[in-house]
Amino acid sequence: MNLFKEGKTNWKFLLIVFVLAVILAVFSWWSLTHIFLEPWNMEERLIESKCINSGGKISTSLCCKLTNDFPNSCLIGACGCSPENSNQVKVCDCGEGRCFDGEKCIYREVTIDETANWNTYEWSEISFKYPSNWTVEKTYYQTPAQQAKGEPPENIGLAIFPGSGSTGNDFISIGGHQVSCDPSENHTKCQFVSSISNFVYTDSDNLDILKIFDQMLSTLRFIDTSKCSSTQIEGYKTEEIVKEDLDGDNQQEVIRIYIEDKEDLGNKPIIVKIFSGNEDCPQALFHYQGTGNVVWGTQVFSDFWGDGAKAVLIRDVSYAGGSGSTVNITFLTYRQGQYQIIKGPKFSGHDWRCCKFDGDNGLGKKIIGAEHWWGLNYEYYCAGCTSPLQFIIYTWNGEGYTKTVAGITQNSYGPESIDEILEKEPAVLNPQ
Ligand SMILES: [Ca+2]
Repeated sequence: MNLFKEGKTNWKFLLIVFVLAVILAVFSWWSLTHIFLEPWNMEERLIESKCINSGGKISTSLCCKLTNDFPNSCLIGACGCSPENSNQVKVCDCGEGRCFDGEKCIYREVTIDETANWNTYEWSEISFKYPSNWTVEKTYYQTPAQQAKGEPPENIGLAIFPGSGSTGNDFISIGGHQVSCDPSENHTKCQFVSSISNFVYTDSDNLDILKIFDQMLSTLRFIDTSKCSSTQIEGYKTEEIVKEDLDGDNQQEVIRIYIEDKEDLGNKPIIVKIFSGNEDCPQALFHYQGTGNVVWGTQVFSDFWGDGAKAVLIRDVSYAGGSGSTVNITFLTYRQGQYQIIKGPKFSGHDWRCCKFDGDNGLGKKIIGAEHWWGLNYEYYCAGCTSPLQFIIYTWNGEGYTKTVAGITQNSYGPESIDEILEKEPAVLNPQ
């Protein structure tokens, strides 16, 4: 093509060529930098390969408007906006239970409350949790003045020890004598707890102990003393106290048995209440009204039914004028996550024998007792005389007792025990 026409420069044509050349140059430059070399694009390719190499696949999802492609799906929130506030972005789908952390597919961290199965301890006006294989001991201090007056040492703190192999400084303390968090005391960890005006500290440099220290501190709570329960009952007096850890949290509950507060035998039935072990602020946990008006003793059995549960036997008796008395056996226990009363045997009459605990793999699975037998024509209807005995067997069915009437002794008995009678007449246990 002749660029020069009639000796004159074709400026218009040159201008078009120049403009086209510029456009081409700009486009080439843009293509090189933006399509093939642009860092953002390179990065996206890299993320895609990281996703695929760690087992994920590229997908799209609606995520919040300001979210870029491949958001960190291990964090909560990036894709949690409403549809109108979301836009479609590329995501790395790592599959069930996994998430993309920006680098690779990882398993989602499940946050487990490690203190969930710890024991709870109540002391003074606080409660806290500690590992179930650790132990809590009270620490005491006696001032010289108390010593001079012969007063006993006072409980001023607690020491919490690992279950086994605790050595040197490997324990955690609450309170104590002249404690502070001053650096001169060289505690590895120390915290002032204002709610109890006391210090929680440890001198251990064992990392496990230090971790437990932090976890324990996070469970520390102030007990609202306005929720403390009175251990008094109007018109009643405490007849017996049993201290026993029924629910297995390594802290004893206080079981109080009340009878009517009268000079002679009361008429009102006994009351049984369970309180939490914190004697400064007891909390009522369970309440039960018995049948008899007198308590004839208590007894504690461990693994009574072979299922690990403890049982506190309560024997209450009611008198029925001239026709003898009735004994009611009840068992206080903690089963299936709650305090319960299990109704046991009941024996009545002028003379009864209670009880022989005779179960296998749990003494309470079979209970043997006997009642005064009146005879066919009331020939043994008398108070205080000897008589044959009607044997009765109570069998545990996993939830309660079923009653089986067994045999009647051939001989009359006076003060003999169940064992003595059974030795002479073992056949009396055969069901009738
Ligand atoms: Ca307990």
